[in-house]
This record gives sequence, C-alpha cells and structure tokens, in this order.
Amino acid sequence: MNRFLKLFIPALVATSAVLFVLFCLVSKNPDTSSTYTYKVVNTFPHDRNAFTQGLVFDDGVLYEGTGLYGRSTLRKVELETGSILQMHKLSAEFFGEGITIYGDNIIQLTYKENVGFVYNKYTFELLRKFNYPTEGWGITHNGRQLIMSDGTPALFFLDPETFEQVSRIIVYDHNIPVWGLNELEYVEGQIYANIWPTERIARIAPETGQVLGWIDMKGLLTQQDYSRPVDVLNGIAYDKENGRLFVTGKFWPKLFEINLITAK
Ligand SMILES: [Ca+2]
Repeated sequence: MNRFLKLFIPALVATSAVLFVLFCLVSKNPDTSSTYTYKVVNTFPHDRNAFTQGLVFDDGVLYEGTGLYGRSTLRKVELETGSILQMHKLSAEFFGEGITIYGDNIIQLTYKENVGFVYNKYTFELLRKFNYPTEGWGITHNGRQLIMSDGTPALFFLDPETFEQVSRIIVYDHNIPVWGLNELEYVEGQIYANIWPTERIARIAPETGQVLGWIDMKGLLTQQDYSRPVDVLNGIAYDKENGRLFVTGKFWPKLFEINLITAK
C-alpha cells in the first residue's frame, strides 16, 4: 500500500463515521412538525357573555371558566344548549383564567392575582386556595400532575396535592420558543395549547416541549358571527370516553366539535 492510501483510507473511514453520526442526529431531530386543519362535526350555542379562559368536558357536561374583572365565573354548561346549569361568581378583584378537573375538584387559576382556587366539582364550594409566583393562564393535567401556562414559552408541572412546582419545560418549535401558551388540554398523551392571540393550536410533547404539530383553526366563525364583538379563539376540551374535541373562543356565539385533518 502506498503512503497516499495509508493516509487516505483512515481519513475516509473517520470522515464517514462523522457523517454517519451527524446523519443520525439530524434524523432524530424532529425538525418538521405536522400541520392540521379541521372539519366541523357539530356546532353548539355558546354564551356571548363568556370570556372563555378555561374549558373542560367531564361526565357529559362542559365546565367553563371565564375572565375579566367583575365578570369572572366558574360554570357548568349543558353542551347541546349552552345553558348554564350551575355558576359561581368570583369576587371583582379576581380575573379568572384556566380551569381543570382533577378527581372531584375543579382548579381555577387567576390572571395576575397569583392565586388558584380549588372547588368541589359538584357543589362549587371553595375548598382551598393556593399561590404561585407567575401569572396564571391555562391549566390541564396528565393524570399525575397539573400542567399550567403563564403566557411565556414555559409549562409548569405541579403536584396536584401540594401545588408545588415539580418540573417545567420550555416549548419550542424548530428551536424557537413559543410564546403565548394559553388555554390547555391534555389529549391522548399530548398537550394542546391555544397560542394567544392566534388562530392556531399547538400539539406539544410533554416530555420535551417540542411542538409536534400545529392545528390551523382559521375560518371557524362566519362573517355574520363577527357582526358583534368577539375575541380570540380560546378553549379546548376533550371528551375522553368518546374521543370528541371541542373548541370555542372568548365571547364566541358558538362552540364547535371538530375532527382534525392532516394537511401535510
Ligand atoms: Ca381545556
């Protein structure tokens, strides 16, 4: 073997190994997120006076948390009619935000008041309060921990008994932090998040914070629906038993059951 080959072959092997490792790293990097659109399966009435900040489906009915100072509520709502079955009004100094149901309790966040409320699911009796250092936006749970957003790219995992922070993730899309994480819903192992103030919902991997997909919700409301003041898309609820996904928005006249369609 001449001297050139003695040098060339190891160099070629080394270069190939480096290229192979790089290829594997790139292949494992989820640099493409899926895009989804939707099909409306059902349309239901929604209270135009509800500034929707939290939405949950549980045992056949919707639970909704609404915001704004002096207008914040927790309510139990009949899906088919939009009728309010039960309601608790928050004191005027609290701006209600996301809600979730954990066991027999409903947990409701507040916007800038650094306090969360825990209610009995059946009676809406206030059982306790807890504090957190950030703003409160959305909340959901994965069956073991509460997951809350504060409008930044962070999601906080809380112990559901002590409300202490256990861990947190930062949500990224192609290495860019995603701001405006708002109302949340845990759906089949992923976190769905409304992205304020857009018409998009992010599907997030809870372990890594990586955005796995975007749902483009443009066109849900007709021009006629916009004839009176409506605000942004906000509110995702999931009916686990029947696999139904519901969305609505702040002051929206309608609430929609949708199926997702893969766009690419
Ligand atoms: Ca929700």
